[in-house]
Amino acid sequence: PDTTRAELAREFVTFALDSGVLRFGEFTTKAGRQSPYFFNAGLFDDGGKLGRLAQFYAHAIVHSGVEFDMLFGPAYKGIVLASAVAIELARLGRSVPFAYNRKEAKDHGEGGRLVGAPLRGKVLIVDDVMSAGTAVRESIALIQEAGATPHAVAVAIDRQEKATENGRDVDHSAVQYVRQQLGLEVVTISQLDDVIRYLQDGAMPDALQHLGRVEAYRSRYGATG
Ligand code: OMP
Repeated sequence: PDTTRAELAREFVTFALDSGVLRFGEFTTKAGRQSPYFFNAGLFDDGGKLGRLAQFYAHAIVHSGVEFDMLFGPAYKGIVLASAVAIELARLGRSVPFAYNRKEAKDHGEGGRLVGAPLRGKVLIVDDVMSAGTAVRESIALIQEAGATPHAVAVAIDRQEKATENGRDVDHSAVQYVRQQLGLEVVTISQLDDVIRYLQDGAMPDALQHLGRVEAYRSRYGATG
């Protein structure tokens, strides 16, 4: 096993828990699933946390060896993530262009829905979480419409759960679908398995209760394909 990846993932899970970004409780996901855990990247809410988050992304991206010409951050959370990662990559000696979209088209001024560098070449999408795969499909479509190539996706956490297609659950995860069916590379800092491993180690109060709920969730919604 790749211990570096596992160690980094564990460090990231600890960082996310300490920052209050990863929480256990009762949440409803975008796909309408009742989840015992939630990852809210909006809570990396000061400069120090955001900088550290960007280091985790940049490290995962560089180590994956993925090729890319530019970054794309989908509105809203991806905008912050892609800009922070662009700064960190430049600090590491690799300055690349980045772009992001508006959710609402603007009918005056510069117009259009895209902001930043023109979308071209191999685009690396930087987003927060992949669950059922709706968010990433929207980004892929947007990049294709602009005439560029959606080449890879980087996320902080892969929830490893069943994707939805036309409103129905399928066996494979969104990450598996994006890799196998769409042929994009997917870089992840952590995944549900890393969260489970963390809980198995009992390194936090109520770890076993959380573990029971998270495992029950995985039995119901976890990808098998
Ligand atoms: P999918 O579009 O189903 O892949 O869900 C990804 C999106 O869900 C993320 O971009 C978030 O908006 C949101 N989300 C989280 O931020 N954290 C989670 O732990 C789970 C979700 C979610 O709703 O599935």
